[in-house]
Amino acid sequence: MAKTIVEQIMAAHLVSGELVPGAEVALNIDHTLTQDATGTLAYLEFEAMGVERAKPEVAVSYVDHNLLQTDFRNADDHRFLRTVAARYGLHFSPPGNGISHQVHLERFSAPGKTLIGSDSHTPTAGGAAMLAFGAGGLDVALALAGQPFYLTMPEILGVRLEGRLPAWVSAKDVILELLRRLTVKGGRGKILEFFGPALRNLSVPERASITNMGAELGATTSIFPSDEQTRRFLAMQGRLEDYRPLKAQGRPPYHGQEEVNLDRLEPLIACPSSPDNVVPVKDAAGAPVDQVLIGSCGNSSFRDLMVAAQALKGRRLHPRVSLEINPGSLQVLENLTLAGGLLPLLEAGARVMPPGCWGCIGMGQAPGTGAVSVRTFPRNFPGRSGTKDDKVYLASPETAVAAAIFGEIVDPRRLGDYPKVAPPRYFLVNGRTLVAPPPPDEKVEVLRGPNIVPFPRLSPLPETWCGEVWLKAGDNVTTDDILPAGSQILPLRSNLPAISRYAFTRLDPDFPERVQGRGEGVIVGGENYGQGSSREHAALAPRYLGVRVKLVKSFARIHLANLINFGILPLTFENPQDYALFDLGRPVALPGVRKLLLSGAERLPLQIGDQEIWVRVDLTSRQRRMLAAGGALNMARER
Ligand code: MIC
Ligand code: SF4
Repeated sequence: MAKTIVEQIMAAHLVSGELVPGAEVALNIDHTLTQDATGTLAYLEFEAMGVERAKPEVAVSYVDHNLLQTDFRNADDHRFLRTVAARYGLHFSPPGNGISHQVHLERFSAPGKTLIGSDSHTPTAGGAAMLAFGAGGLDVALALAGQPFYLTMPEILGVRLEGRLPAWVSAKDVILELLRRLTVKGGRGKILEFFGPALRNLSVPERASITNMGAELGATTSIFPSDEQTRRFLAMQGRLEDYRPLKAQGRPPYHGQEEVNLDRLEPLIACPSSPDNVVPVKDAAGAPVDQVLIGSCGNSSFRDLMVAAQALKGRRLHPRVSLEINPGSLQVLENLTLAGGLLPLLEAGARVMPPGCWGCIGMGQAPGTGAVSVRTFPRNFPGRSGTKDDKVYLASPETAVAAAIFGEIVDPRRLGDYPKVAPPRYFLVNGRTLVAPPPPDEKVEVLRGPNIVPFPRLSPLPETWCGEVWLKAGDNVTTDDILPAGSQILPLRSNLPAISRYAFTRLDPDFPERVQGRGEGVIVGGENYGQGSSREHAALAPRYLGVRVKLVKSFARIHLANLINFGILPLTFENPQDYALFDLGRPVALPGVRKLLLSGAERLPLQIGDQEIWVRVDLTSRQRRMLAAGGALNMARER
């Protein structure tokens, strides 16, 4: 029988449910990953479950987001993450070892396995044929405790790639082309499964640049087959034993199909301030550029940095431009050094950072006032760089390095001969930087600092809920809008009372003060509400301030799951025109909501002022019980 890759992996991991789009399925999880910014909370939640040892085959705690150590808090977090990993049997990837997604691809990826990670770019591992999902920290904590991962079965979109990438066009342009066509909403409720003759020439890191930014399409995940390229990559990593071939069987009946002819692709660029604001580079050409950042989990493989290094050989940076390189991993940096790629970067005047996320999440590298920044990153949401009214463009390493040389946005083909970058025969693999867990009988004390504040108790859903409209937002609100990151706020990720003071301040600087002492409230929004990061703080911090209900036109997947996990009722408009009724401060009530929810009602009456409208609630019975209990942890306690 014809079968997609996704169906084959899911069938082998299925705990419950049917593989029909829209149904809830539960999957066994082989690998988990966390990063520091979401990890501290995830491990506090895991500890609260009272499990003695992490259950997955492979579980890794990475430190990559916050490496600034402006005070004790950050260092305390790192120490907590190191000791908690040792205590419960996880691998620990220390600060400087690299970005979770790149390191996981290099050191742990295994075709056919499942992975969930508390970071929205976890699907990067789909480049090595893993079925990998971004999730909230609580979902990862549950997987660590041996629980399955629940998701709504997506549709499977087949993406056929044919042809061959022309000179100066690379994998980033493939995913930018898909973003141009499908937009940041186009992948919602879908898994992208890639196939076609072009795969023969696409290496695993190139595939990973594509699956990485599937997250920006809103896709549940993206995956490539496991083939000769996968075998070669694992062999170069000295991990041939993890290889197994995996491809679609027969002619799988995809629910939809896209086709990209790589021969016809040209260099593309996403303009400020959304990853789908994509145009050909030549249409944006001429804009003066002040800053160029090359790196991130999407574009800092050996190939990416070598292309930049080769293009810079014998050339100088434009005097206006500040160029910074954020290597994806220590392995990339070491191999770049070995292959002679570091010197041309340094000689040209690039600043080379230790491997990590850095400016991608606003941890330093903020652009100046009015400055144009060209980045090879996955996201350019407004203000994410740390600078208000920023102008961040997203592009391939080729386009980025061209901008650094010419000092303006230019078609990289103007650089002439395209450097040939061959991967090394074997990667130099430094076995000393990843810390394996000690044996289970070794006594380890978990060390926590004063900034690590225990998890609050959340109240259950009342019989009838009353509140008022606290905020009204538009379409495509990001989790960066809901709870920003950056160097001021990231150190507070394990301190809920402190971080809550920043909730919604991007949309309304007075929000936290304005709602204080006002009981509970509802946030009203448009389409694709909560796109972007997986940070569960974007659910938990508003909940802490009293947000109990969100009423929007549609939700993004990970944020929706996080809302349910923390007892925030996710409602959608039955009639989108009702959006107009929701002015700030208006009283709202949901009469008999608890009973209706538990009875499985798919629509609820909602009173706004003296009018009554219908709103929709599309949830499984498990999710309804969770909401009634006030969140997943309460539900677990009840059990
Ligand atoms: C991001 O790219 O937005 C982040 C920072 O990596 C987030 C995680 C976080 O907010 O900690 C993500 O992608 O999930
Ligand atoms: Fe880090 Fe940026 Fe990747 Fe998020 S998108 S994991 S901040 S590099």
